[in-house]
Amino acid sequence: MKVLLVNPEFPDTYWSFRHALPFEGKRCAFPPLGLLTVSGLLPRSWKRRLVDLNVHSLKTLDIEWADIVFASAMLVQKDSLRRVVERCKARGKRVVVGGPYVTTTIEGLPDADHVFLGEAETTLPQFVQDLEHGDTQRSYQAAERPPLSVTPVPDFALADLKRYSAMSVQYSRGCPFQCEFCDIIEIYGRVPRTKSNQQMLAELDALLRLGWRGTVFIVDDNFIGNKKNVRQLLPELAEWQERNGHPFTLLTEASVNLAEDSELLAGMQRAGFQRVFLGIETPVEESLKEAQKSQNTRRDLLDSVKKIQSYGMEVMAGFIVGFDNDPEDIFERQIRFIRESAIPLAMVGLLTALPDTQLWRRLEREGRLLGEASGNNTNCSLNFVPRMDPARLIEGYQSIMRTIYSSREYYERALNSLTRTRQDISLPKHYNLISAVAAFMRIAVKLGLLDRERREFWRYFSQAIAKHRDNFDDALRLAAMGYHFRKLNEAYSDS
Ligand code: B12
Ligand code: SF4
Repeated sequence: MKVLLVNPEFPDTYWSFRHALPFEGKRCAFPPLGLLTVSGLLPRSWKRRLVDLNVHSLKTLDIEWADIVFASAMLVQKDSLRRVVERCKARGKRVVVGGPYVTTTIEGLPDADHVFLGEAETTLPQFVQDLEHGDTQRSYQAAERPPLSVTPVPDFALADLKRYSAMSVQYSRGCPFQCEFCDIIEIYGRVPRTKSNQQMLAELDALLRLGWRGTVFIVDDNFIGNKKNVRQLLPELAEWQERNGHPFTLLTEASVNLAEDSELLAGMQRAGFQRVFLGIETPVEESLKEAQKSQNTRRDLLDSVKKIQSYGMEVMAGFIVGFDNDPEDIFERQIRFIRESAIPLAMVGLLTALPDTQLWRRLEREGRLLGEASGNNTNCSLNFVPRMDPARLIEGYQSIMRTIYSSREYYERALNSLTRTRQDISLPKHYNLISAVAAFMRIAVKLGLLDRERREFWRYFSQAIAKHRDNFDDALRLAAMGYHFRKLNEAYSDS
């Protein structure tokens, strides 16, 4: 069997980092881990080829080569997924689709032959057997969520590693909390399942063998969802990093209660975590209660961010406007919070009702749903009737984005973040000198010469040189990211 794995195209979003990647000479932020994992579940005798449309185009020759096509998608990739399925079907190929969009959508799916709902660890082996017996079904859904002990090491070698800015691995699935808008708990459940320490280290070994050095994103929705297991993982992870000369800097997502656990923070720091994405959502207590985000209501959120930063981890975070309880001054309050917390990469979005969430069900009961969302929470579209006047909400949202990503404001946050995350001991850095010099030249030309905000760039640059020489690569990375957000923001405010 020859299987073609296709990752559809992403639009320009917060996480696409599309305007920042060219500085690094990369095409895409992360590889499609879902498909690499699916590939690991297929018989070793099958021949496989991966086409990530965010990196390479899909050639007719690739489609013709394949006996069967596997495609995965998030909601934001649905249009591209539809086009992929149509092209492959037009060539008479058997097409299989899966992933979060396919699992949760309420719309008609593209006309694929087989649809996988949920995780594929147990259903895919069943499908392979059915295929051998010529007795396949249209839809496969696992009766239970699989333990991650059955998840194979993803087939990282399939991806064109040098095109990506970071690699991904996954430690856990699921989250114990119950935020009203969240689809993770619906798709992956509220009992966090983890891989074993051996599995994790085997995945890191695989990346190391392939020559990867640099950022590795542990893509868990809440890395500390199962604190007991994480506590056992971290010392082994730290030892592994030490043994191998600290080849990876780690990035993950976690809930804000991470701040209350100094032991966990110290463990993460030792293991090489340098960035963590938090779900802060809003500084407004009433809106947090409405969202059932109790883990954020019991603490001072600004202090929590500061504490995490003091362990050398840059805090990235998600913020939301559009809750029923948002006061009139919500926009100013979000701006103030983001400024004071020194979070350079703040993902601010309009509240979105994703299918099959508690929020979706409540809004449906209240007759306020307008249809399935685009999946892109930063493109100024609403899929429900908000309590606040929609025009005021969108204008307020845009005012947040304009303010926080204006050059001066952004660079100020970046400098503050660099100060707060500064550490006495610095770990070895792994980068290719030629690529680093090339990236610096690209940034200097684009932001320091061609860009209309060049004065702000040089102001930032001189302060970074003066105060953050040890972390200068981080300062440059943040400059490139700031450019991405400014461009993204301009694109959406013009649309
Ligand atoms: C890593 C990640 C990303 C990465 C990139 C992923 C990539 N290159 O594919 C980045 C950071 C770029 C990203 C971006 C975004 N993401 Co994202 N992301 C994730 C995250 C945290 C992990 C994905 C992952 O690798 N999982 C590990 C793999 C092993 O799991 P899996 O993909 O589910 O695959 C399993 C099954 O689904 C199934 N399967 C998957 N595909 C297929 C295909 C076939 C054929 C079969 C048979 C089975 C199958 O088998 C696998 C093994 O069980 C998920 C949450 C999550 N827990 O999965 C959110 C998630 C997928 N992202 C989400 C969103 C909303 C976004 C953004 C829109 C956010 C934004 N506003 O910018 C952007 C859009 C993309 C972009 N670039 O513009 C949502 C999607 C919601 C939806 N219903 O579609 C999720 C669920 C998180 C959430 N609730 O917010 N994301
Ligand atoms: S903490 Fe994050 S992953 Fe967990 S339920 Fe809330 S939004 Fe979902």
